[in-house]
Amino acid sequence: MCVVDCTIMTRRRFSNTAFAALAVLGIPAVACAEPSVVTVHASNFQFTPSKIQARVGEETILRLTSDEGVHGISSSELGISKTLIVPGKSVDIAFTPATAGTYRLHCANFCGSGHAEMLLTVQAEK
Ligand SMILES: [Cu+2]
Repeated sequence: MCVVDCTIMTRRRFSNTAFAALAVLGIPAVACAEPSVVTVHASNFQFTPSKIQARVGEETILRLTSDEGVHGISSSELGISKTLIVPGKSVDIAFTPATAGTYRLHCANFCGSGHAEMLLTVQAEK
């Protein structure tokens, strides 16, 4: 039985008191396998939001769209192969951080003068 949606935002809003109440009742608070879905917009020359959070050992789906320009994303550390982000299309990329840490994902497709500073930070926590 899954009582709590697996999104990080929901988990944060769920109080410790509520978790304790579920534990007393013998109901696992987080037992679902639904991945978190995080929508990130690419534009010239930033990702919005520029920083996201993920859980170690839990799948996160990055839902990427471009508001302007053709951008890209990749991360060998997170197992994300180079993927283009094109205006008018949405692309989902699943990843599961194996270890806690801060991962910096630079735009993987040259997009213009601000390309070098175009960064998405993934903070992976246990
Ligand atoms: Cu770029």
